[in-house]
Amino acid sequence: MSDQHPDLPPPVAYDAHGAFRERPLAPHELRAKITPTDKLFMLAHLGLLRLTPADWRLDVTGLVERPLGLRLPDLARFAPARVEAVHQCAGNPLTPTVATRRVACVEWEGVWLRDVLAEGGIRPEATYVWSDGADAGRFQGEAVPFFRKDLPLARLNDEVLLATRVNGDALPDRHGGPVRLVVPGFYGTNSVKWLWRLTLADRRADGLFTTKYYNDDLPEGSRRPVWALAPEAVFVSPAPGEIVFGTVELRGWAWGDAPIEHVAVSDDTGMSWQPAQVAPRRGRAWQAWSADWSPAHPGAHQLLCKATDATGTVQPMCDARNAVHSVEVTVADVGFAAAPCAHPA
Ligand SMILES: Nc1nc2c(c(=O)[nH]1)N[C@H]1C(S)=C(S)[C@@H](COP(=O)(O)O)O[C@H]1N2
Ligand SMILES: [Mo]
Repeated sequence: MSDQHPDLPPPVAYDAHGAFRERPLAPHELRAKITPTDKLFMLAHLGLLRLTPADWRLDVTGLVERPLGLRLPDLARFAPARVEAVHQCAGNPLTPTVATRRVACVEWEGVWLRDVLAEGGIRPEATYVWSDGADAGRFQGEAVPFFRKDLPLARLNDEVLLATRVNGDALPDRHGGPVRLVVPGFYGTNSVKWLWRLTLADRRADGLFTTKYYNDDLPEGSRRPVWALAPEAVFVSPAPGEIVFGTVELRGWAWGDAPIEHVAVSDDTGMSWQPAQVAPRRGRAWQAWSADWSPAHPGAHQLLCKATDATGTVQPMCDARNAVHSVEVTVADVGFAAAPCAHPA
């Protein structure tokens, strides 16, 4: 363990400056339970970094009994952590009510954040942990010294990781290697890439991405941090524009911070709903759902799917990042037509 606690991030090389997005798989392409790493969506607000493992360090500071300065080999003394979890972008912070469906499910490995913080000794006044990424730059014209997020300490009872691996491989640069924070059950924005500092504090963090952005305005006037994943379901099959016939198996994934208890489908713009079957949740992975649909008539149909979580929260129909997902399909007239059968004589 090194004993220096400098105030500057470790040296990084920028592969690219500025905001970057990589096209996510569309819902109908999310066939695999675990999204392959090379198909994973990628998002960075300030730039794409390369941070050499030898240069990596983690400072644990603020309301701790003993500040820590960890190097990569130091992580080996903590118990291994592993979780399969949904990874979802909350969408563009400038348009927070637009559903983007940038979502995946991956396996993370590393160490538990609570074990690392316990080594520093959390002071009783601490209520939040702030996490800093080594990426600096500008966002919407404002200077950002580093990407900073926060999370309530109460969340440590859930499985928060310092991740060094994804899907069995070392965490690639673009996904925040050598070490990132992963907060399963929270939107991806909270899972800080290129992590270099954790600060224990008794209040929320002061960064651009914890104050101005990533807070939802609630109807009653208060603001809610963009933390917990809201319940959501998507269709994997049928794909948009697909031509189907007979009894059609509808299926997809559903997830949220709380487990999903019900998924329902509708073919009449939400006037009536038919329940789907939902697999129980394992770890923090998404849950498979399916329903058999017997279309009442041939032609164009719009299908909707809607998730309800264990707290009773239901997906909204519109104007939300988790607004109900729909697909349009065409039902072939096979089986509907009253055409006479051409029996051989
Ligand atoms: N340091 C840092 N961490 C970050 C970000 C960032 O810009 N800088 N973007 C966040 C956002 S908005 C998302 S959705 C996820 C994306 O993670 P991924 O690129 O590995 O899929 O990283 C989060 N962590
Ligand atoms: Mo995001």
